[in-house]
Amino acid sequence: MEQQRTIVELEKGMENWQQNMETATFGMGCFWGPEARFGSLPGILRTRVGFSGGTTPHPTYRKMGDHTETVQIDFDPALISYEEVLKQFWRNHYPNRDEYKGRQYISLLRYHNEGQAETISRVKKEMEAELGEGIETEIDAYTEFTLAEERHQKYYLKRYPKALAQLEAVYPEPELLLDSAFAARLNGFVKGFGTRDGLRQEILGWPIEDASRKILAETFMSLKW
Ligand code: MHO
Repeated sequence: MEQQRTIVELEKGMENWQQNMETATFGMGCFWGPEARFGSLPGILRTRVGFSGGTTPHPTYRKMGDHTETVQIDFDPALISYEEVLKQFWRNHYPNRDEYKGRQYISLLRYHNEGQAETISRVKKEMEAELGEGIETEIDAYTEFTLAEERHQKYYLKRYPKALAQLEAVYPEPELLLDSAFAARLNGFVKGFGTRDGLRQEILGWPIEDASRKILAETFMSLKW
């Protein structure tokens, strides 16, 4: 009898995206929402949430100290540019809110290379014109990111235990949700981003085995939430 394949096997080939893969790191309020929003976008391979921007060692959700709730994404710039990522970032939160729980929810950007730094200053000017005021996002070079606890990863998807039960053979270990593009899309989908048919079509274009595309598209279409 053929053993059902796990997500690691099914997504084999997705790493072809990684040849030019880039990472983006940013905070824009509670990290659950932006992980879902960015996880729904074609070209984004992986999403995770954690803490960045502070000095407190070993931050955790309860003791993040001076860190900020942060989302980190790996993306293929050939499919979604860093400029587009930044526009989504600034258009989907108000960057000039006052702190209300220390630095936990501040607007924060950490660039991973000089190219990203240049794109930030260019797009920031454009977004300031759009917003009609200066943008106060804290911008600095990337130095650190600590992964948040497992329960915060793909938070919205985890609110659907019935669907997760149907995905058990694909994700025999819950940690497999962390690095999975399919899980990132599902997490966005349940939060209301994207459409059922749009996601099905996207999966059918993924650079994986034909059989794997079909399995993932069918798994998605047959999920009962
Ligand atoms: N609104 C959420 C914030 C959680 S977010 C991970 C709450 O109920 O605390 O900061």
